[in-house]
Amino acid sequence: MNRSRSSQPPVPRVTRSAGGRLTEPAERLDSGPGPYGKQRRKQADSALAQDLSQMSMSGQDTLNNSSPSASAVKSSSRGGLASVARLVKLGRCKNVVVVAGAGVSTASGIPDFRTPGTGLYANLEKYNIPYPEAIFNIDYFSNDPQPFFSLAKALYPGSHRPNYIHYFIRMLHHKGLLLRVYTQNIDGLEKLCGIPDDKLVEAHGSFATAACHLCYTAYPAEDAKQAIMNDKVPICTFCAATVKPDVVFFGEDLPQKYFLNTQDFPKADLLIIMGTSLQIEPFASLVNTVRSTVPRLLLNRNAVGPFEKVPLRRADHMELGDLEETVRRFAEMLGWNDDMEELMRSQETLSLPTLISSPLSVDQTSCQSKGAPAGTETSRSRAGGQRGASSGSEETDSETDSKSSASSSQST
Ligand code: CNA
Repeated sequence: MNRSRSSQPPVPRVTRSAGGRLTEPAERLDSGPGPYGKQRRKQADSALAQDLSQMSMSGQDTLNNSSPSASAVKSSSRGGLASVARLVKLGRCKNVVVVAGAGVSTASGIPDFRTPGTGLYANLEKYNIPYPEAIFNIDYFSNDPQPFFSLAKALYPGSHRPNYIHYFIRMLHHKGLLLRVYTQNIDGLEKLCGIPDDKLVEAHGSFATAACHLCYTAYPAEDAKQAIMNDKVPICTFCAATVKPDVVFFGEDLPQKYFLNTQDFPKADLLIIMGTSLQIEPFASLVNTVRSTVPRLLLNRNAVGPFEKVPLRRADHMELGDLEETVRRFAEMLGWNDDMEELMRSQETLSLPTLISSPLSVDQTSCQSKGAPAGTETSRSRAGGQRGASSGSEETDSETDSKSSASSSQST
């Protein structure tokens, strides 16, 4: 996680906050000089627009002027998903950006924030905090770290395994289609399923590193975990303030890697938004920074962000319902079933390493994992963990696979 210090050159900063969405800057991105030549972009856009106009049904086609809840029902016509699958199979989407949220990990047994009943915000009584966001508020943490540490015990990597959705994202990479995945999740499951570091932006940080919340002196993540798991407070060796895992709290800077978004989103030719309420800024506004002709596919239980407004943007599609079930259907439409099965089977035989070691006393009471039991720790080092998960040979078979997906487009 980056934080500016006086001894370092100034770096651009962006701070996490809840709410306050920005307006859509897509048109601005279209008009100014961008990473692409204007001519090339225009050609690409019009070809894409043509493809889209030939499609039988988009999210917009099915929505008319209905309310978001009515649209939720109508979008289950499945037109949006099929349209986007067709684009992928036609080879039109080679720079896919995925925007992910807590809904991606609920199938791994980790509750999200806002789902009524099961979400963490609905179950915060035990943390004894004045308002839900306090648990991720840096000032609140400064005074009382216990609520966050209690929650951290349930969220620490080690007790949950990646699910089908994580592996689908990895499959996008394997097929050579993934430009980047931007996740708000702090559970480390993207990394654990083998998505390589250079394809992953953990926008809200992770538990893989830790530092003093006051002076930012680095602290061994493993030691911080051991302390937190044993209900002790890890203390900075330099200033004696409380150490915190490098999870980004409200009011804290996002990691420098987050700034890759300024290159990636204008370059994207498909944006897939999965399992997020798009409530947290600046992350939420990222989805508005792709070009206006670029298809955006929302996979979620309910309409969120720009998908709440009707009519939808022409290139917008949404498929509402259970995320894992939707992603399975998407994989089937893409003809990736066998590849997915093979990938997941190969992972079952691996004992997935945790990013930092797994304690014996993980509090799983609020997070009953639906997946397999926690992986046995095979490495304490972060590098070792990634090596184990991704086998170090996470080649993208873009050459063979994009050809085969294009040629198979006629068959399904
Ligand atoms: P959120 O606000 O809780 O929204 C989650 C969204 O996913 C909601 O719209 C749900 O309807 C949807 N959803 C949940 N489960 C499913 C499902 N099975 N099928 C379809 N849709 C589903 O969470 P966001 O990610 O939008 O908020 C960002 C916060 C959440 C980040 O700062 C995270 O740090 C934080 N968080 C992360 C985790 C994690 O790392 N797994 C867990 C809980 C919270």
